[in-house]
Amino acid sequence: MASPLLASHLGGPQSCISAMESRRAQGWSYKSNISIAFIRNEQISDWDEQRAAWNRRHPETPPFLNDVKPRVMLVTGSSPKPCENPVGDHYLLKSIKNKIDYCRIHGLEIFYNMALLDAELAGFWAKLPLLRALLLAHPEVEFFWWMDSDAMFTDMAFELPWERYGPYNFILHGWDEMVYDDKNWIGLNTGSFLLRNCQWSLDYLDTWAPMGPKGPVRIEAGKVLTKYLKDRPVFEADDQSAMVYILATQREKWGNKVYLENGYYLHGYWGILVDRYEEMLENYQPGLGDHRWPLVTHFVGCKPCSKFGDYPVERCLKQMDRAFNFGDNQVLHMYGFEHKSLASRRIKRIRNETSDPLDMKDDYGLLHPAFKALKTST
Ligand SMILES: [Mn+2]
Repeated sequence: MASPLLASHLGGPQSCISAMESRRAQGWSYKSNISIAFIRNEQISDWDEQRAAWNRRHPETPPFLNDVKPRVMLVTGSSPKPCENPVGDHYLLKSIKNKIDYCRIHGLEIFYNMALLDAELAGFWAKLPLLRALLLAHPEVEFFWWMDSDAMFTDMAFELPWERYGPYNFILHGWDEMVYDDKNWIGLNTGSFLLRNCQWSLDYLDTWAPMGPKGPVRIEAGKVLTKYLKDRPVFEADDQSAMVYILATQREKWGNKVYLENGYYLHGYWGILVDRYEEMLENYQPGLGDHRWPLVTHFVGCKPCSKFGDYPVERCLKQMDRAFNFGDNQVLHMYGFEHKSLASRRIKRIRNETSDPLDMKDDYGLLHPAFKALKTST
């Protein structure tokens, strides 16, 4: 059952509930177009027109801040319950502080969710009803940037290449060959992605959600995914596998609006990055975003908030501290400080006080960066 709050708020027709129950009895079938998960939602088919009309009436909040830069809301969150592992809450705090810093520097809005909007779509599926609700409530926002709580910004200076995404509605880190040819379940990553506010995205969410409802639906869908996708272990359906499945089976329908990015780390797997931070510091500067200075370090499989992850807790926590400090140094540099080492909470001063503070340029130019300007200089 969906939460009473959402069900009553959205006021879906009663007949749909029995439709869902009868589908349950029949067992799960991907072929159907009926969205079990979103079945109580009113179907919307003219969102682009509704949104455009609203934006015409509200010129004070344009969806684009300048010629290329869209209005963006970074969306993240964590469970409404305290972490099973008490130190996990401390790492969630570090993770949100890290995202607040990036958003302030780049002029993005931020939303932190702690409410389970749809009890059927708990866990990795919770982002779907959340994104749907935000998308409909914020017509002024052009892109929503979902980011997992186990991912951190490690390049505070990298601005996304917005001009590249004009024709696309869904941008994820991934590779065309791995998704469309190999059907590999790690051919893309859903821990950090961009979703445009438009009808296409609502339709995509409706297609994505049906594998999500917990219990028998999610378990049965998991079997389908493991059978169809390359190298996928046996476990219940997850949003990432479902995404690969949809793209691989319905490329004509969705593929032309999905951009699989690998020119920089929109998501960067921590295992190949964290031991190289010193080497990066030695050789490069922030602003590159790629293997030389990754935009995002994503602690896939670490689960610092639960009792058990796929990796030893000590290695995860130690490396999450290093990633946090690596990103935090770029913030502290704006104010003349840095961590004593990547392993240390303690900081040191890196330049002397001056009587002309406004003549000092901060090392990475993050205090007043050009990409935050509302007017582009041409
Ligand atoms: Mn994650």
